[in-house]
Amino acid sequence: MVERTAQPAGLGRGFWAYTAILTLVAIVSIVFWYVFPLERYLPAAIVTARQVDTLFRFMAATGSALYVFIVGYLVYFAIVFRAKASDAPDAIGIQIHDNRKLEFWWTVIPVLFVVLLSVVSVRIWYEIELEPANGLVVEAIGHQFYFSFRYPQINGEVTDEMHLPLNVPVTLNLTSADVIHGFWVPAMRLKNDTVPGLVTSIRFTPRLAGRYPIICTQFCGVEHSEMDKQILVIEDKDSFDRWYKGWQQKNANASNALPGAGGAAISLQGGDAAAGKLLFSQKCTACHKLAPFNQTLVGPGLEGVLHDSNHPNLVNGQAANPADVASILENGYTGSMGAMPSASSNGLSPQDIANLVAFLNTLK
Ligand code: HEC
Ligand SMILES: [Cu+2]
Repeated sequence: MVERTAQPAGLGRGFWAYTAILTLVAIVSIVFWYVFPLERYLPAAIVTARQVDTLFRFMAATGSALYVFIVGYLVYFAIVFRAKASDAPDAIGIQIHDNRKLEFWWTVIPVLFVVLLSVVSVRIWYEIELEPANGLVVEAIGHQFYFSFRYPQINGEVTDEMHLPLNVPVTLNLTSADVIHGFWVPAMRLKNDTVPGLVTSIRFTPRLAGRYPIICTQFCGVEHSEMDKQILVIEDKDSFDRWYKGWQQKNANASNALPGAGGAAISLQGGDAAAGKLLFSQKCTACHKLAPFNQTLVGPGLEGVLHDSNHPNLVNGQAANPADVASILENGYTGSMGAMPSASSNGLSPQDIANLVAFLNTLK
C-alpha cells in the first residue's frame, strides 16, 4: 500500500467554478431563512417568541449553508475522483494523511461557529429568563389525557381552554398528576415537561390575541395523540375578566376549594389506614421519609407528624391535628423547604386524603 503526505493535488478543472455555484446557492439559502415569513405560519403569541425565531433563523441559515458546501463537495469529489474503467478491480485510492493546514482550519472554523452559536443562544435564553416574574400565576397540570388549569380565586380546575389576558406577565407553574407530559404551545415557542412531584415554571407575556393549540410532547400513554385538542386563548382584559367570572361562578362549589373560598372541609370519617399506607408508598415517598421530622428528603420526615411533642405545629404554623394535615394535603403548601403539591397535582380524591390522614395518625 502506498502512503504519502498530502500533495497539493489537482482539484479538477471545474473546482473553482463549482465552488462559485455552491457559494451562490449557500447565499440564497441564507437569504431564504432571513426573509421567510415565519409568523405567517406560526404567529408570535408572546413577547419572547421572536427572539426564539431569531435563533431559529440563524441556525437554519448557517445549517443550510454548511449543508450546501458539505454535500456539494461530497458529490463533486465522488464524481471527479471516481474509479476509472481502466483501473484494476482491486485498486485502492492513494492513502493520504497529515495536512496541517487543512486540520487547522477544519478545527478552528467549527470551534468559532459553535462559540458564536452559544453566544447567540445564551443571550436569547437570558432575555427569555428575564421575563418579569410578577403578574398572573397559573398552574397547568398534565393528566392522562388532558391538561387542567388552576387560577387564583377560581375553585377547583378549569378543564377545557386556558385563557390569558393580553400584556399581563404570566408565571405558569407546571406539574403532572400521573405520568410525564410535555406542555407545548408552538405559537409561544416555549415548552416544558410536566413531571409528577415536581413543579417547574415558565414565564412570559402574551402579546398577540388569538387561539393557539396546546400540545403534549411526551408519549404519555395510548391516547397521547388526543392531547392536542386544548386551546390557549389570549384575549383583551374585558373578555378575560368575563371568562374568569364565568368560571368562578361555575366552580363556586368545586370539591377541592381553596382555603377561605368557602369550600366544605374534607370529611375524615371512614379513613382507611391500610389504603392510606399503600397510597403513601405510591405518591409520597419520593419526598417524605417515614422518619422523624428533621430527616428531610424533599419535605420533612412524617413519622411523628401527628404525635410528636417536639413538633406541635405543622410547617404552615397550624396545630398538628388531622383537619389541618388534611388541609395541607388538599391545598398544598410552599414554605422554606419547597413546594408540597396540592391534591389536584397529586391526584388525590377526598377519600384518598381521609385514608392518608388515617394512616399518618397511626404513626408514632
Ligand atoms: C414533590 C415533593 C412532595 C411530595 C410528592 C409530597 N410532599 Fe408533602 N411536603 C413536601 C414539602 C417540600 C413539604 C414542606 C413544605 C415547607 O414547609 O416548605 C411537605 C409537607 C408535608 C406535610 C406537613 C408536614 C409537617 O410537619 O408540617 C405533610 C403532612 C405532607 N407533606 C404530607 C404528604 C403526603 C401524605 C404526600 C403524598 C400524598 C406528600 N406529602 C407528597 C413535599 C412533598
Ligand atoms: Cu400527555
